[in-house]
Amino acid sequence: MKLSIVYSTHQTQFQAATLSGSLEENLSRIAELGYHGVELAIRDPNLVDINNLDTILKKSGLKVPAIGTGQAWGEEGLSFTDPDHSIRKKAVDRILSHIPVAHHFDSVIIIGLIRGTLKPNVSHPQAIEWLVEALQTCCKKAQEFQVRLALEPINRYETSLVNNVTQGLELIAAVEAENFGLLLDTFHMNIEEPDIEESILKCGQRLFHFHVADSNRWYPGAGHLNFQSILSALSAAKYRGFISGEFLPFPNVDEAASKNIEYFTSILPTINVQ
Ligand code: LER
Ligand code: MN
Repeated sequence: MKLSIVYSTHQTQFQAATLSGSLEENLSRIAELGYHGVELAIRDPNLVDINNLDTILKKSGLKVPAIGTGQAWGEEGLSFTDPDHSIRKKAVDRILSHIPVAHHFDSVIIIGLIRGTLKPNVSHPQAIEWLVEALQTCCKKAQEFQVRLALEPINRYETSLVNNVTQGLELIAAVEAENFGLLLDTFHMNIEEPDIEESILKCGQRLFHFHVADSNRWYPGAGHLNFQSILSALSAAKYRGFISGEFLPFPNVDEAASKNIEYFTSILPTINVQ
């Protein structure tokens, strides 16, 4: 089991884990805690010195399993389903600009809130049509670089577009691209899925990335989700990717990040590996 943790290269409104200090100090701290990877939330690749990032990552020994892109929505309002064509185009261009970076670090590109949410006077079929069109453009380009895209079903309180695995699989059928799959997040699944383990199995080989937080969005072990059973389902689904911690920085970032590692290490012997 490979563990990673979400880390943002810039300050943002939604801060899953904000370590204070320089990028170099933070990545070396993440590696010291025992993580194998760091999931980088990058609003705009043009704002990041990729060579410097590469040097620091090599020093830390951390892999980058996935790149989060949702800040382009949170901070700039870019979305695949905005009624304004120029905003949809900017959103697509932004994802296209992540592709060479994702290729370099061998990362999955996450399509989270950049898909947008249903805006007034836009019908659901229209929004899905725009979404499919944008995803097809991005997947086609990504395929040239052997890069995969993973859309994250997100709970109803954050978006009205694609809240669960069933809707995610419908989207996969419409996009028709081998390099398009899903990122499942236990926090959202706990709200939206009828059965978390069944939904993981339904997703099967289209599960490209996995986020963990407990029911209260604290680190795993701080709430009431059954991670033994969830990890067994991941194993049965033959998921070989990272288990990426995306939880609130409570009681503080350092404690949350180390409790996550301690918790998974402690339950590992109890997991029914298929
Ligand atoms: C991002 O991975 C996520 O889970 C969202 O809830 C962020 O708003
Ligand atoms: Mn998530």
